Amino acid sequence: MAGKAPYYLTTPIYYVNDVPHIGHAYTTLACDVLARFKRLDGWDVKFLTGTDEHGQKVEKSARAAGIEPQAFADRVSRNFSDLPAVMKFTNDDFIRTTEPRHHHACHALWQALQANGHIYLGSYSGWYAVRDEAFYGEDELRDGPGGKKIAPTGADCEWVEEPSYFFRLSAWQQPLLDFYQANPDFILPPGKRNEVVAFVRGGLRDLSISRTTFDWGIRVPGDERHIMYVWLDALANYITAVGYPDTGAETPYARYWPADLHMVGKDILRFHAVYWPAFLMAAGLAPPRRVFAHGWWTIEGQKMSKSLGNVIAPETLVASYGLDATRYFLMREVPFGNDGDFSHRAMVNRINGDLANDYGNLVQRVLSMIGKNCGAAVPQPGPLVEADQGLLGAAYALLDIARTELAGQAFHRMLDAFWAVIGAGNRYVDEQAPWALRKTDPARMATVLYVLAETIRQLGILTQPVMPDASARILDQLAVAEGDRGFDRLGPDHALVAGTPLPAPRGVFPRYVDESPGR
Ligand code: ME8
Repeated sequence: MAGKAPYYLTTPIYYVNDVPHIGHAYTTLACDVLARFKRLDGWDVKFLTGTDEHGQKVEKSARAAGIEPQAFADRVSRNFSDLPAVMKFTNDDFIRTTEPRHHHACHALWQALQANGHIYLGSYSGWYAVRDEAFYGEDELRDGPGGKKIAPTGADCEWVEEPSYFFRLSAWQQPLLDFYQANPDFILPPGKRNEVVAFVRGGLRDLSISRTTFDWGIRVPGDERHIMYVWLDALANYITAVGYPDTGAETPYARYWPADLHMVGKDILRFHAVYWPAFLMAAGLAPPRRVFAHGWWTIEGQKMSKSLGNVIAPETLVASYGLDATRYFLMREVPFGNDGDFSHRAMVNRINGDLANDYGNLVQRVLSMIGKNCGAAVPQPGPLVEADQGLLGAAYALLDIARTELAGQAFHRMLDAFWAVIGAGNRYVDEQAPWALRKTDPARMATVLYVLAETIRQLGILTQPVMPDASARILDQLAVAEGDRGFDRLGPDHALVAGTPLPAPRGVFPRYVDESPGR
């Protein structure tokens, strides 16, 4: 760890009223790709995910299941903590808001807000949507069937009237606007940033941060009748996990806070980009460096919902298409930040096109030619001509491109850049025609195959964060040692050594044979 720069990134903590699906897997996957990338690039990464277990919504779901909220939370949380094994997520911690460490941090945060004069006791009367665990102003609602009031998200609202503690959010309007202005990349993508800035410019009402009409949550320190608002409780998880309130020198808090990135879906941007930095500033703590709000997945053109029965579990995707293809599809199909649609067709196109025909074909034909014609060892290159240098130069330039694209969470553009080199590699094979050189100029054939193998080594190292298993198989076939797979091994200084024996080649990206073409 010594000498490495810290990088702290988080997923939302997921409510335990639902089973994990492709939407949850997407957010955590994006973080996993970043975490793996940063580790390979020499950073000291802390990657956090977990579950949000308090609040009325979870209490209601537990009641519907006929069990106590804690037992319910224990059961459902396990579905989320099992997800890393399915998707090969490499989170360093898994936080549950029912843990004592979190209770402790929430109390401390409340007390800091209170000590700084940002909390007052009042009474709340207004609209609340349990589904969103959010308060709404009358002006935001529309009328639904049967006299119901409906939130902009489509959730039913209920009228709530009860004593409540308030957070002086109204006082944070200008400090927030100043903060956004001083940190133009705090909220990404830019369109989402503009929405948040417009919302804050429109004025902020004080926020009700405690409830008295249900039990399932963390009690307000010093006033046991009140339960802390579930969003204040939930957001605090990000500092709990770095040991708050222990903020002294040499603590995990000192090392990792402020977080480099909170990755969230666009549905919960306001909580992360408005309330959270206001809470933190009010408590005298630093706001996070970035909140990225990604888009929303639909399935075959439809909203995912239990009632439509179209919710896809990550296990199902991995079982149907394989781990690497699933991870690749989710990161490549949609420009990160935009909404996207999952369809079987689109998935099969990516598997058979990008993976089998492009990347797989490049790897397979090069390795099998080396296996057959070069004594199953890395070939000995001769002098390089312009075409060779062109391909290698493009491959060696990829790390810088990838770093730049991921600095803005543009996963799709990073992959586009990798595929540009894959395409160039396949064209180079066709143009150089090493199979024809075998008889006419075997030394030149060896050079061409060497250039290709070295290009594939770059690609194999760089695709590890997205496709860990397939990339490992590629690097195994090039006899790249486990310890030689970090980004510090990219580039010409660690190029393949001629004569290194190579194992027998085998396919890495199988084609998907669609047995249900009508789908
Ligand atoms: O909001 N497409 O939890 P949650 C893309 N507990 N992403 C999706 C998605 C979809 N169709 N469906 C869900 C909560 N997500 C709070 C968070 S954080 C302090 C507390 C992802 O279980 C996306 O990341 O409702 C979204 O923001 C999150 O799941 C919502 O998860």
